[in-house]
Amino acid sequence: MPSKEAFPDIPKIPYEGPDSKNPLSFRHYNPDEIVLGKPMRDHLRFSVVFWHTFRNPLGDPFGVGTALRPWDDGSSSIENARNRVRVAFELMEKLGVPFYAFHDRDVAPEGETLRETNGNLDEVVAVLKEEQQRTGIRLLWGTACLFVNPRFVHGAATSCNADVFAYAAAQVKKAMEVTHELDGAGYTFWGGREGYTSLLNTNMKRELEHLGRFLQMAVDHKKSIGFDGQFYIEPKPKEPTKHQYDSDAAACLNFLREHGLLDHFKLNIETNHATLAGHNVEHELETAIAADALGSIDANMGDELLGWDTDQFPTNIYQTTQVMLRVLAAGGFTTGGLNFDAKVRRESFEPIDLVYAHIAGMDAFARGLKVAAAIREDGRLREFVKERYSSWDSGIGAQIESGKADFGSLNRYMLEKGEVAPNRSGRQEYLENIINEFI
Ligand code: XUL
Ligand code: CO
Repeated sequence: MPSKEAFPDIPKIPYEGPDSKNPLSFRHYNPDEIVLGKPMRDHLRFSVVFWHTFRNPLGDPFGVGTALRPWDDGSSSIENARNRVRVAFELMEKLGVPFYAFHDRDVAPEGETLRETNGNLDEVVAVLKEEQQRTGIRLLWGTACLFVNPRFVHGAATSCNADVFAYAAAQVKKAMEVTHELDGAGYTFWGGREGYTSLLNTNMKRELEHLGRFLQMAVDHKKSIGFDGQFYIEPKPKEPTKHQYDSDAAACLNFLREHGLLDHFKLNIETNHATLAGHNVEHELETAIAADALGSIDANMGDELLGWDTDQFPTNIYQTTQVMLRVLAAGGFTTGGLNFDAKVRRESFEPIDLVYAHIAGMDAFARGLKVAAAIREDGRLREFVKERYSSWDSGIGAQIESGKADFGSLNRYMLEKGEVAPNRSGRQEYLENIINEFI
C-alpha cells in the first residue's frame, strides 16, 4: 500500500445483507455465499479496469475533465505511475475484487522511442507484480493501446502504412510478454482504429488480410513464449471508426473462421458495444456461446436515449439477470470474468464515487446471479423451451437433425401427412412474467 492511503475513509467493504442502509456495504455480493454449488466470488470473477478508473479524467467533447484524484500529480513521471498502481490495488483490496485489467499505456508513460517506452513499462510492471504478490489480486487480461497515439490515425494492423503495422506488432509483442510475466489469465484484442471512415481512400480487402496476418503472428508469438492465457477479440461496431472490422460477435466469428484462427480466440462481449451494434447483450452472448466462444464480459451498460458508448456502470438488474442466465447456461467462466469496463459520470467526480460505482455494479451482478440461479432452479423457463422444440426429439425432427432425411424423404412424408401439426403459442408475455416473478 502507498505510505499514505488514497482512500483513508474507506474501509474494506463488508457484506451486510439486503436490509443494510450503509452505502459502503454490499447488500447482495457475499463472496463466500454458495450459489448453485459455487461461491459467488467464483461465479462473478469481478475485475477493475485501470483505464477508466485510474486514467479517465472524465472529460467530454464539450468540457475538460472533472475528476478529482488527489493521489495523482498529473505528471507523466514513472514515480506517479508507480504510485498510481499502489492506489489501484488499495481500491481493489477494499472492494474485494479479485482481478484487474490494463492497457500498456494506462499503466506507464510513453517515452521518446519504443525502447524507452518498453523500459518505462518494465519499471511499472515491477510494481504491478509486487502488488499482485502482496494482495493475491490477479490480472484478468492485458492489452495494448493501439488507438490513442497519433501514429495510429489510420489504424494499427490495418494501417495503410507498413511501419505502423510493424510498430503495433512490436507493441503487442511486449504487451503479451508483460501479461505473461504477470501471469495474466488472458489477453484482449480490441480493434480500436481497425476499420475505416471512407471507402474512397481504403483498400478493405488488403486491410482485412493484414489484420488476419497480425493475429496469426500473435498466435505464433504466444506459442513461442509459452503464454497459455486465453486470447479474446472484443467486438464493437463503431467509435472511433465508422465501420469497425470487428463490428459484432457474428462478424468476429466469421473473420476468425475465414482466417483459420477460431481455435485460438474467444470473444470478450461488452454490453454497451452490443447495444451500439443494434443487439442486446444477451444476443451477443448467445451468439458467442453457440460457437463455443464465450470468453469474458466487459460489464457495463449504455443509455437507451444516447447513441454512443457511455460505458456506464451496470446497475440494471433485468440486464444483469439476462447476462447471468447466459453465463450459467454456458457453464460459467473459465479464464474470463466480469470486467467493469465502465466509468463514473462526469458529474460523479469525487474519489468516493469510484467506490460507490463499483459497489453498485457488483451488487447488481450479485443480485442478477441470485435471480438467474433461482430461475434455473425453478426450471419452468428451461422446460418451456425444451418442450417448444420437442418435435425435433423424435420422428421426422430427429431424422432431419441426424442427417437421415433429404428433400425426397421429406416430400414423401409431407405428401402423406398433408398438413403440418398445429403450431403452439410462443407465450412471450407469460415468460416475461416468470422473469419478473423472480426479480
Ligand atoms: C473500448 C473498449 C476498450 C477495450 C480494451 O470501447 O471497450 O476499453 O475493452 O481496449
Ligand atoms: Co471494453
